[in-house]
Parts: sequence; C-alpha cells; structure tokens
Amino acid sequence: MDIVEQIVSGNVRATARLLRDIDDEIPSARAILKELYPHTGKAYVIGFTGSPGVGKSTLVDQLATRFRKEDLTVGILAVDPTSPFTGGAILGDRIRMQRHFLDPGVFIRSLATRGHFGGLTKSTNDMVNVLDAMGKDVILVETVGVGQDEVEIANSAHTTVLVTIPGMGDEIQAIKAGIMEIGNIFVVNKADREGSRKTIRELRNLIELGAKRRNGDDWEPPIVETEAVKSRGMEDLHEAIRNHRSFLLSTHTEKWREVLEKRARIQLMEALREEAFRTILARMEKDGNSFDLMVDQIVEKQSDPYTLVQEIIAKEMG
Ligand SMILES: Nc1nc2c(ncn2[C@@H]2O[C@H](COP(=O)(O)OP(=O)(O)OP(=O)(O)O)[C@@H](O)[C@H]2O)c(=O)[nH]1
Ligand SMILES: [Mg+2]
Repeated sequence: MDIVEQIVSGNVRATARLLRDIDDEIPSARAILKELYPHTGKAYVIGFTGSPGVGKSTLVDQLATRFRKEDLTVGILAVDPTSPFTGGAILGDRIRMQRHFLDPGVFIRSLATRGHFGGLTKSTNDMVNVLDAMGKDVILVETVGVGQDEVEIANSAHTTVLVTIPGMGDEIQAIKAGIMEIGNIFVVNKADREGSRKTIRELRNLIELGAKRRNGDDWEPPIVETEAVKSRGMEDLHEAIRNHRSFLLSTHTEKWREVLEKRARIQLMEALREEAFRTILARMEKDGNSFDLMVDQIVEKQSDPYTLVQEIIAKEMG
C-alpha cells in the first residue's frame, strides 16, 4: 500500500508521518495532500476558540467522549496550545486524555509551532483535510483566540464555538463585532465560578444587537453554560452543535453551500499564497537575488518593502 492508501484506510502511523511532514513544510507532502483531497468532505469540523485557559481542551476532551458514545470517530487538532494538551507541559493532559490515547477511534495531534511565514491555518487546514481523508467523522480544532486566529478557524470549520468564562463579558464587549459574528455557539465555561449569569446576560445582549444585522432566516447563536471539568452542560453543547448542523443542512436555505464555499475559498487562498510565495522565493534564490539581500537593502534604507515587492512581481509577470 502506498501512503495515500494507508491514510485513507485509517493508518495512524502513516497519518502521523504526513502530519509531521506538513508541519515541517516538507515539499513532498503537497503531492500527497493532492491525492488525498478527493477523499475529503465527509468529516464535520468544529472549531473551538477563546482566550488562553478558558477550558477549550477540557471541553474538546469531554465532547470527544460524547461523540464516541455515538460511535463516531474523532480527530482532534490543538493549534498553538499555550497550556498542556499534548504540546507544552505535556504531563497533566496526558493523564487526562489517556482514555483517548487508548482509543483507536480518536486521533489527537497538536501543533506547537506556527508556519515560518506566519501561516497559521495554512497547515491547520491541510491537517484537517488529512484527518478527514483518514475517515474521522468529527474533527475538533482548538485554537487560542488571538484576533486573526479566531476568524481563520471560523473559516475552516462548519461550526465555530466561542468559549468564554464568567467575568469575560467586558473583554468580549471590547473586541465586539468581529468576534461576535464568527461564533455559531457561545459557551460560558467554568460556570461554577461567580458571575456566570451576568456573563450570559451580557452575551445575550451582544447577540441581540447583532441580530439586527442578521436576516430573519439566520441562525441565532445559543449560549451554553458548562462546567467542563465536571462534564456539566455537555449534553446541551452537543445538542447545540447538532442543531447548528441541522440548520446548515436544512434544505430551504443555501447555508450548507455557503459553508462549503467559505471553506473552499480559504483553502484556495492559502494554497495560492503558499505556492506563489514558494515559487517566487525559489526563483529569487536561483537568481542569486535572494530574499536576504533585499532584507539588507531595507535595513540600509536603499529601498523599501513596497518597491521591492513591486519589482519582484513585475519580474515574475515577465
Ligand atoms: N473551575 C473550573 N475549571 C475548569 C473548568 N474547565 C476547565 N477548567 C480548568 O481550567 C484550566 C485550563 O483548562 P484547559 O482546558 O487547559 O484550557 P484551554 O482553554 O485549553 O487552555 P489553553 O489551551 O492554554 O488556551 C485547567 O486547569 C482546567 O482543569 C470548569 O468548568 N471549571
Ligand atoms: Mg488548550
């Protein structure tokens, strides 16, 4: 069997190897991704985003267990984890996730680093595709919400879950519109803490404000109260996800199509950016007119980034 067949048949080692190659930006990974692509499109992708430490990993872990009860297979990707999931200080979560490690129906992978050129979801989307092709029914993607990342994960997922905790209403208020629009479901985790009700009220107000901008047939994001460590609220969250999926799939709207287009658009954009950049960079190196040389020119004020890019593109266009 070649590597594509191995991955499509769910081989964990072959999959892990490809993911590592993608992470290391090994060029041969592209060709495999290309061959895997026809096997994608079956998984349901759920993104979880929110500030560090709000409990995303704990929620993802609990939900994975919930999906396994339905006999659905689960892929988990944690992007740039700042606390132990599988990335940084491994131990705590290793223990917590052990039941999943022993379960062949769950594949977990964390990405501790970003792409060299700031491409965050570049490889995340590729990895989602790999897990999709591998046959995982549900893919849970965790990203720490820092501005742009939230928007990127929202473009990659079918359902985006925005996670907050009590007392974070103000923070949300401050970031406002952009963020509110990407959340299909809001979770107030750590509901055991004081102020949960208040945060829910604040979120409700913000969602209602946003409703004025939404169409009548649009999805109204529910707010789910959870205490992930005690598995409280998981049924509600699971149901909210299921409802959102049903909403997208309901036949009288174009919502599913919109989500497919949104995902295709981001993937095409990233592939284009990646390939164009790679191609141009390779040519620059070959010409001896390297990237580093231009960096020197900028530092020495002999030129500026804008002029240099114009020159590069002009040359590229022939
Ligand atoms: N009190 C309380 N603590 C919780 C709850 N859910 C998670 N925690 C704790 O909060 C801490 C952070 O949880 P994680 O799941 O690692 O949070 P995270 O959002 O994935 O963190 P990052 O990946 O670092 O952004 C852990 O010590 C959890 O045990 C909850 O419902 N109540
Ligand atoms: Mg985490």
